[in-house]
Amino acid sequence: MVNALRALAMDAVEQAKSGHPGMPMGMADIAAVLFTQFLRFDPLVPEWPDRDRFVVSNGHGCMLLYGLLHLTGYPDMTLDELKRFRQLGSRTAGHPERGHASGIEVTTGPLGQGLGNSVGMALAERMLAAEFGADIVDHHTYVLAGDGCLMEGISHEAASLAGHLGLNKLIVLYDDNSVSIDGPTELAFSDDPLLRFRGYGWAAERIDGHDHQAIADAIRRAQKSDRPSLIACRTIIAFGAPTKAGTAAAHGAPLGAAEIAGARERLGWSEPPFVIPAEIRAEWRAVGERGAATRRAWEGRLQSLSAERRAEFLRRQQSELPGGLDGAIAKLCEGFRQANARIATRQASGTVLDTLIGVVPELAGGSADLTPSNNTKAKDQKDVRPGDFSGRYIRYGVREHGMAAAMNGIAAHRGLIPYGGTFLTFSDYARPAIRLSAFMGLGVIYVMTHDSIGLGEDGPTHQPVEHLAALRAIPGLYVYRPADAVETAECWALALHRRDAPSLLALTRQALPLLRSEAASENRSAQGAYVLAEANGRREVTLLATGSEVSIAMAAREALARDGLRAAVVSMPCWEIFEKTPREYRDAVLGSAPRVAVEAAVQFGWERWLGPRRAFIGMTGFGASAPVEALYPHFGITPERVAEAARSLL
Ligand SMILES: Cc1ncc(C[n+]2csc(CCOP(=O)(O)OP(=O)(O)O)c2C)c(N)n1
Repeated sequence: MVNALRALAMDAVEQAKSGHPGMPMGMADIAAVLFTQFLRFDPLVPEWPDRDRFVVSNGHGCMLLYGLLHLTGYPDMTLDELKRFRQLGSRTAGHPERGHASGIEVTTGPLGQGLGNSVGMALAERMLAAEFGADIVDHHTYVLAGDGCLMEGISHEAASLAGHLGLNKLIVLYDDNSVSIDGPTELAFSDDPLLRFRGYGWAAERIDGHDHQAIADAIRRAQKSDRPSLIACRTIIAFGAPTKAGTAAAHGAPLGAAEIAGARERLGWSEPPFVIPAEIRAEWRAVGERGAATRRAWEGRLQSLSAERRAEFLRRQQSELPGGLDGAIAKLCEGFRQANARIATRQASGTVLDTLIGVVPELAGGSADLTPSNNTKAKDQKDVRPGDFSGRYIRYGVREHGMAAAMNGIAAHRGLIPYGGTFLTFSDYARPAIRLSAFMGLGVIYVMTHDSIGLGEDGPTHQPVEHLAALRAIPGLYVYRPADAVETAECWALALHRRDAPSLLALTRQALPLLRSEAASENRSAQGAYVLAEANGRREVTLLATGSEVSIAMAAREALARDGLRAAVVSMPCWEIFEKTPREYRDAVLGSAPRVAVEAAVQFGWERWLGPRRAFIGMTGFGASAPVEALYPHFGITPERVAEAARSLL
């Protein structure tokens, strides 16, 4: 059975003339023991909520996963798909991609990300178990990880967080093969991962990764542990290959015909490429079929929940939002209008969350140690603590990357909607995981405050200038920059409704006037951009702005009006939505008059909204440390400058 996995990996990589045979051949024993003796899964109901999660963090070894899915009977992982490994349109991409085939829990390939995701999965499991009971939620998260995953910085954040929280149902099987791409790992890696992980509060041990008994015993010990477990499995990369086993040559290139022939001989595998003997196929299939009984027993337990609890559990699984969300948002907007809320959008966001957590119980908040700055903790939200997972607020610590990767895991797990905060400028620290939120289409919500020079005294290290552009460049990420309290509530509603893509709210530290004082119930941000104030008469200029600069554009409009010039102001809280509105709508909003854009950030990207007669008021370099009142005039982001730029175009 193990050699079937090895053969499929060798053959598929050879056929594709590309791929990584080493890891699948080296980890085949580990995967076989895990799948045949431990993993709870049902290939015919792959989304069964209480299945064990299986993450291949060393995603280059994806042929191992594809082989397992095929042999255990996942219907969409056909032999034909294996033969089309790495080809256009196949389910068997060069690294596993969530959504390509069932059984692929997360997209991996960027090393360490899967490990980060698995912490979120294991945390979601504990939180949902605390809410729905162990009869309904009680599963493990198993991870395959390599030297690369452990060398990556994210492994520190992820493992440190998991150790702190005591996520004892997280079990990492580390491919301790002492080989990476450049050669033996001793070239660059002399940590002691066991000591390191023990230092994080994990259980850690080393075993022979080709000894089935040792693997099974270690997994059993890990299952009983009161802490997360690292099992360092000593393996030989490309086990069975006569000359390339144990060497970097087997990491990421086809073995070649002669080497494969030699491996077949050594492994005692005489079948032609892609042929699996019927009895071995049947044994693997039986492994796949075994999970059905466990799954049915679980369904029975689900049936014994009260109708209300069951409906709630299933609603969350299906990512359906509770009723009452839009009503609550409308009420919040009304409240902001009544109070003429002149507050920072981060503060508005906090107020929104105070209400939302009562309406959307699946919200699982957090911050990378900036809770009082990000306003991410709602009044009634309780902390998640080691040993008590009933709270809904996660103290991620100063671990932006770990937080983002964990949120991807929480979202991929299903049952909770993760949101988490940091300063916008530190989105850079989380960017690889944000990109994967978008790539996987996960409805993670990033709450990123202190979104410009408007944060003031903390200075240019903390003042984002290129970040909006960089984030808007990520396909599938919705970047919101609300202009006042009402838009903030609207953007929260939009972020929550979008369950198939991540959203990022860029929020201010500084107070902003209320611009949306009209008593409309419509969510105007839902168009992405809209005319906030039309010109009095035929438009002579259109002022485009987002967030804190919309009020500056409004003041410029007034200044121009005093000169008898007719300007319209367009608020653009979300470019990505606006882009998708009908062309006629976009044309009407943008108009044909000259355009001036204002945003306290670099111009990069604004070209697409600016017509031929254009000006941009914003940043051209890094900011400076000073009170906010001094910074805007210093960098020339003022109503006067906007008005002047407009005049120069007329
Ligand atoms: C973030 C990231 N950096 C670099 C790579 C390129 N890469 C893929 S595999 C690999 C070496 C990984 O070594 P190891 O985990 O020991 O894998 P093995 O050789 O055992 O298969 C590298 C550098 C990557 N996929 N992701």
